[in-house]
Amino acid sequence: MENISLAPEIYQAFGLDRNRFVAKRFGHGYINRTYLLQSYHGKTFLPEGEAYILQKINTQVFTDPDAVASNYRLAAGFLKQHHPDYLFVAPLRTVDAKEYCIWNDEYWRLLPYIPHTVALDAATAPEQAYEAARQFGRLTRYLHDAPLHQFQIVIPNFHNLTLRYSQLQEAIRSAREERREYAEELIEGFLDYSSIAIHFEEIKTEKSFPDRIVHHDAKMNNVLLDEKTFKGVCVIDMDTLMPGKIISDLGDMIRTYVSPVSEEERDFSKIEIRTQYFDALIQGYLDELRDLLTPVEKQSLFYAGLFMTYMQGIRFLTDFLNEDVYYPIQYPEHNFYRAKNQFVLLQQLMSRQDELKAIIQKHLHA
Ligand code: GN1
Ligand code: MG
Repeated sequence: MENISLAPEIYQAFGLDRNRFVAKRFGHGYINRTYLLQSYHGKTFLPEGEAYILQKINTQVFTDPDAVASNYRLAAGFLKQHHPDYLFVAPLRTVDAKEYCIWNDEYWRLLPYIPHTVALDAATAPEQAYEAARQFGRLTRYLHDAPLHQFQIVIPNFHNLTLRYSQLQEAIRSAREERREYAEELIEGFLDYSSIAIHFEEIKTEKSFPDRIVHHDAKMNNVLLDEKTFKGVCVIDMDTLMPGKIISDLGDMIRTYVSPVSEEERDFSKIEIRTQYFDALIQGYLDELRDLLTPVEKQSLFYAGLFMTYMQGIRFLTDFLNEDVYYPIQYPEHNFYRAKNQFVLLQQLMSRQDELKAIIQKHLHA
């Protein structure tokens, strides 16, 4: 990765000496732009040198950076008090004690870099799935008694599948003929699974389907694992930490840990349900939350995977029909292929459901 030159004002805002750091693009997030700042000495990087993560917040998506900052503060404060050993990766302050700096109408924030860890795009051993799932389960468990209503809804309706479904319908209506025809078969495929959206409608208002503090982006690469032991170290990317349903986090784990390839894969023959990974992640999540979950939540564990895979698929498809206004693309059909990837995964989850449900039952009663 090549070195990037960032404005000196950004370094100054955080009290960093620009001459001591090299900046490089980092990670694979779609929404915010992330850089790694590494300090160096002469021409060599110090192995234990100071390092930071610098992010430009996408304010088209996160329209209220103060709401995000407020959630970080709330969670960090609560965790510090009740679980002092918990590693919560929160933004570092600017020299004037703000959680971000504004430069040229851009919002920038600095986070500590956690050394000796890795973020994996896909799990390569079931133990990694277990470790990552435990991290997300623990976060929700530790925040169980936090003041839920003080958390801000940073993106309204973020995981409201009903809305995402109607956005797809709207996109189908308004799409250019060419794109609609190109995606016709896939559109039909997703519409045929509308029962997944209807089921969400039915359960979302049930009394014993509580809101909890969930991460809302529980992808594999949002967990840091120890670089040597692959034990879970911490969760990152807390931007969407807010009240929601456990099916969001569990579903994202099923969506991103079970298949050996990510949503970026275009060779769909590589998409596969690895039951050992499914088993491990269910166990990891339940080892933290088993005793807290309500009957409705317990009944929705398999559904979680359908819910998130379906929602992510239709979000990609909607964006394709809308001419790619949300997710960055590298080629014109990129969002179409991402959507199709998720559709293939969804079909596989469906066809293996008896087996997967049996695994869930085993761990629920462990
Ligand atoms: C986006 O930016 P990133 O990669 O952390 C998206 C998630 C999706 C994910 C798909 C705010 O997350 O909802 O699940 O892409 N975040 C937002 O990989 O839309
Ligand atoms: Mg994210």
